[in-house]
Amino acid sequence: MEMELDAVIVGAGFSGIYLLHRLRDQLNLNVKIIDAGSDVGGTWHWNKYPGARVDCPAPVYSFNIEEVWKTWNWSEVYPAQQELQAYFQHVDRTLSVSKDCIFNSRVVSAQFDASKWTIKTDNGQTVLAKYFIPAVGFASQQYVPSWKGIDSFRGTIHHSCQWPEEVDVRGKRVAIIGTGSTGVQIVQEWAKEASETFVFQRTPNLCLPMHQKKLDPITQDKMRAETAELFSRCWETAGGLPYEGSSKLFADYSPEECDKALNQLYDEGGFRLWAGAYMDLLLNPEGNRVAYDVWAKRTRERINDPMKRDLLAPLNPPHPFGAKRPSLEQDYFEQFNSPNVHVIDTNAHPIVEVTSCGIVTADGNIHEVDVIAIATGFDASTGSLGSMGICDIDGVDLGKHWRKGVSTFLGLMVPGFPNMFLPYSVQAPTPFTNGPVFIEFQANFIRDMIKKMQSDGIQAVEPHSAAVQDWQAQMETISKMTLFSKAKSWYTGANIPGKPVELLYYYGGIPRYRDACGDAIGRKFQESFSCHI
Ligand code: NA7
Repeated sequence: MEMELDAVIVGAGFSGIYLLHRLRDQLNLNVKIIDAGSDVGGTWHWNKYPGARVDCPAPVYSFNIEEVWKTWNWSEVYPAQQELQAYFQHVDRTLSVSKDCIFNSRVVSAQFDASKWTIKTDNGQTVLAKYFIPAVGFASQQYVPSWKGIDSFRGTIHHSCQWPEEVDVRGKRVAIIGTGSTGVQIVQEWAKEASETFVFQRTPNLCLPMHQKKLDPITQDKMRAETAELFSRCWETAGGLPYEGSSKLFADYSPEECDKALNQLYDEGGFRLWAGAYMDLLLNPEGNRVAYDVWAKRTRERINDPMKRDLLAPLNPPHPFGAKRPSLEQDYFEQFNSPNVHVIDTNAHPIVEVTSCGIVTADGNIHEVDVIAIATGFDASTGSLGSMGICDIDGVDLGKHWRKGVSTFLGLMVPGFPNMFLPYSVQAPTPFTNGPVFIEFQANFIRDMIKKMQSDGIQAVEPHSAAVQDWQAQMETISKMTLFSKAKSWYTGANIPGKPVELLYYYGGIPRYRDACGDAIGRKFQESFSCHI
């Protein structure tokens, strides 16, 4: 089957649906989304692991599209995956998304040739399109370490993003490997149901209190009345969240004021301690340590067993506070006050093998379990973009281009790949933001770029190398200033063996990023892009 369209989007999550709305409904283009899954939702379609939940608050973790938010109620401030999946069904009905989706189809190659992209899927479809938009998010390529014997395990074992809907763990012995946001959420569910829970932790998660709240009809109405205003406020903050970052530096506080302010932010919950401590939280090691110490003190108070306390919230930071993504927890630390919930330190004793009945660590211990959740994360962003068979005009794969490090203009375009746009990807503020708010901005940028191309008669556009180098220099300057390199995480690619280590995302905040994009499409257009008429 072969079809010809104006634009092909890959992925029916927040980015893909925003783009479909902007290009199909606002520019009247002929657009389709191709998705490997069987339904809309992107991340929220795939990640059905126990306890999966968003950690950006309602109502701003959603589409800023009036007909969508005016007709939807959130039941909690931090909705669970099931509610997000239902929300995506609502979005689908309201915006007529599915009629323009090609589901159960995985893109295996995409190449630009003269004036069009040729996109092929694993089930034999070929689509030609002028614009190609891989909107696959950062967490679509799972990472599973290559443990010996993993296929021999006789119980239930899955990676979190392939978790089947129902696995009953009541009365069973369970293992959770990994304590990122995913692992923390699974532990909170399973520790309450399983007979014994083994948490394999390599690095403690510096989790912050979520302070989950149910939303009653009066609060929902009030929230709806404020939604437009909340979204515009989010656009002005660095992280796209409805709370402000700090306008102070660490040095502006006396030690007493600092302690009081940090404790207050911890008590307010959410990402406030991360986003709002002081402007130089991730630039100033001394100030960062003070924030860590407040976090550790507050967390240690919640853990009874001294050995578990030292593993989960050590006196010395495992890495600078916030240099790795903290997750939001509800009662994570309290779970370890049960004698049946164990923390296994895989930093001291790595996993060496999975056997038919459990997990063996380097100290020779065999942890016998019935169910294993692999919560070891993702080869973020470049993993999926680099393995989709996207080739430049000379047939060279994007993965090959990025083998020694990523290179883009504004995280949105790559030289040699004309008319390809990469929303919610590398070298952009992606994971340092509330996704939907940031994605709305990038979707508008892509729409405006295509509109400009149409009005100026431009057939193809790609960034100039000089513009790419300039953006790269800005990325490197920010990277050198910040403490991100002191943590091994997916922010830098250090979580994947052999992946180049570099700060993959732009830590300059949404407003500054927006100015750079505004300049590129405005007064600096000629110096930023090379156009083919
Ligand atoms: P993350 O945040 O990458 O967490 C993965 C976890 O798995 C982390 O604790 C890792 O330890 C651990 N890990 C990875 N490899 C191993 C091995 N070999 N042995 C033991 N432990 C290991 O992934 P998530 O799925 O939790 O979250 C991804 C993002 O999705 C999240 O931040 C949200 O934005 C949504 P480490 O910390 O590297 O020592």
